[in-house]
Amino acid sequence: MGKYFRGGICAMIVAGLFPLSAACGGGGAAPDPGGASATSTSGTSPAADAPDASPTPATVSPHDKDASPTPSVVDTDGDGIGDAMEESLAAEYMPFVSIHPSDKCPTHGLLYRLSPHPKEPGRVMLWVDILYDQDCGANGHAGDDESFGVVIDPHVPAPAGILAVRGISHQGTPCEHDTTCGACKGMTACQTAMQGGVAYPMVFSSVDKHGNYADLNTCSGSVVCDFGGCAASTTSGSTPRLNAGEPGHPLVHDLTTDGFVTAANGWKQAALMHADPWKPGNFGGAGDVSKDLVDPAFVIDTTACP
Ligand SMILES: [Ca+2]
Ligand SMILES: [Ca+2]
Repeated sequence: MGKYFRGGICAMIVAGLFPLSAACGGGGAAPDPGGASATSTSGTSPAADAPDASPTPATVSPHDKDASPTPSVVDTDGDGIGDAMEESLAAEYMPFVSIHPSDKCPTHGLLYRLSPHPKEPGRVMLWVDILYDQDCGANGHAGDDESFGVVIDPHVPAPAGILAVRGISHQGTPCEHDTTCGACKGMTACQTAMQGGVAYPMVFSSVDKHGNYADLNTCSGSVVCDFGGCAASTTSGSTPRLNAGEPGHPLVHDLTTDGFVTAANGWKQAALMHADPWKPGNFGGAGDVSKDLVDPAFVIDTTACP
């Protein structure tokens, strides 16, 4: 994130430069079409290194212009978007995550980072790292980290405000496939699934290997690296969701004590317990979550979107 954005969003809102009035908000009443239920309370608890909360006008929802102002905002991760609003945006604009119905190791959760888009004022960037208990495909291992990116227009209710989605499977290997879908000129429209009565963009996870794709056919054509391909699931379920915070201002230090990687959620790999997502290193036998959460490859250019 550039200096221009860090801590500067609220000032810009006041100045009318960044008309995301809710971005400084403390509201949290947006609908949860994704059905995610196991969100952590850590996203709203002050951290020792958190910047001070500052009073800012706010609305309950990014597109609810009539909501009453709230007296103060807690922005624990210091990116200019209030804690509760971050969770509200993640809940509303999370794509439909399609885990393969025949996946043999489907235990997973959605660790996310949400911040102002680093290049496009007024838009929001969402990094989602799908963390799994294990990869049980070829050359399987304990743990799995598979990311996708989303660009949000918070002034437009979801799902229309989900401007673009990008999956990158097996990043940095000969098996890498990059797929982007969205509403911008030149993009392929996302495939959708009904969620809460409306059609949400889908992200597909390849069976057992968990590579992410924004296009089902590309996944199923990856026969060497994603044998068995992708398939649409009928529900994205009640997946745990947790806000990681920002680099230098983490909201999470321990995925287990924060109620994410736990036996109660079905996790079995001892090597993953008490992992710190911001500590450089591998997540079990998988990749480095701290790198996933800041990976610029997922920042989609949506300047061609209306
Ligand atoms: Ca924030
Ligand atoms: Ca954030």
